[in-house]
Amino acid sequence: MKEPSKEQWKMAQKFSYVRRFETNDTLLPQCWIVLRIDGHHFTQFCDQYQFEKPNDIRCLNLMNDSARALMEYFPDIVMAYGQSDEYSFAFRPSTQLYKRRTSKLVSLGVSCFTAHFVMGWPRYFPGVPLTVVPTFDGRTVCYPNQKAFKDYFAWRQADCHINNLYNTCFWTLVRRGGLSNLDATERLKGTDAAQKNEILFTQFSINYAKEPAQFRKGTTLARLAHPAPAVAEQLPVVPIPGPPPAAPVEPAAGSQAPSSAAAPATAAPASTTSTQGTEETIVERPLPHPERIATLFCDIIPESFWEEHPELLAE
Ligand SMILES: Nc1nc2c(ncn2[C@@H]2O[C@H](COP(=O)(O)OP(=O)(O)OP(=O)(O)O)[C@@H](O)[C@H]2O)c(=O)[nH]1
Ligand SMILES: [Mg+2]
Repeated sequence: MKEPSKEQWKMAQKFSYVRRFETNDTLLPQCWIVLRIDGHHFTQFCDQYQFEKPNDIRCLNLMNDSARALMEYFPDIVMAYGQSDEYSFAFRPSTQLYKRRTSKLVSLGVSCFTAHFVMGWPRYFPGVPLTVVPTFDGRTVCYPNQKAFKDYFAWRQADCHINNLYNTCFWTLVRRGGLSNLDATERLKGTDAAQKNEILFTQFSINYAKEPAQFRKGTTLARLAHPAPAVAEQLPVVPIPGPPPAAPVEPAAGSQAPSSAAAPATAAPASTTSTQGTEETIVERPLPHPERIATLFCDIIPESFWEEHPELLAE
């Protein structure tokens, strides 16, 4: 490449002051960072492709795949939670990824997620050409302590509970009860969770608790440590060649004893009676994957979830 001329250098210097307009978008240190990605205008997007109401398992699973891909892309994401058209990703408080710059985390997170959603579409919607571009927005929020961090995920799951119960009731009243959308809205106005459960059970013999957990609870992707293997039981026994037997060497008169460095580097013969080094030895081998991303359809609001997975709270 050609060296820039003196004039070009001067020009670059003259205009470089514009960098000072860039704002600092570094997120607070020592806080949990949550990146939330949400489908943009997904109501129309879902209508366009005539998604199953209220839950289209193909779309939910495609969202899960895209989220998993993002967790593989950003190893500092410790867990993610998804429902409907949204997914939340939690970065450890200690992460220094992209110097904690929100613009980098949001733009890379959203583009990686969207790219996987588009790439995965044909697997989940075979024969359905993707003619309308799916788009997602994103934001980051910092949570300064464990309580606020856990409450954030509890809030998203509570939202899932409320919406899914309402939507299940609404679409059952419309589809099976023959009500218009307006009448179903009126029927559900002011009802609490128990009353909605009652409508489902008495009118339609639907036990809401038996609906798929993925719909009722959303999906949690958790980066879990592998359970520690019981070494002696699970790891293979590998024979290790030891050093040659330390046979006493009588120095010949007038000559020097061979130093250990000069000894031949051959393994002891199998028939050796030496007790050093040639016995079968149990070796601890590093596991190929020190962690795994588990897909869970479970309650994350109770404290027991965090007690079962303390590694998710490691800072
Ligand atoms: N039919 C169907 N619709 C879904 C499904 N998942 C999400 N949606 C739709 O996605 C919407 C998500 O809610 P919002 O994010 O508030 O709505 P939005 O249209 O995406 O609006 P913005 O996020 O503000 O752009 C729901 O209201 C549903 O209409 C699904 O599995 N099936
Ligand atoms: Mg949306």
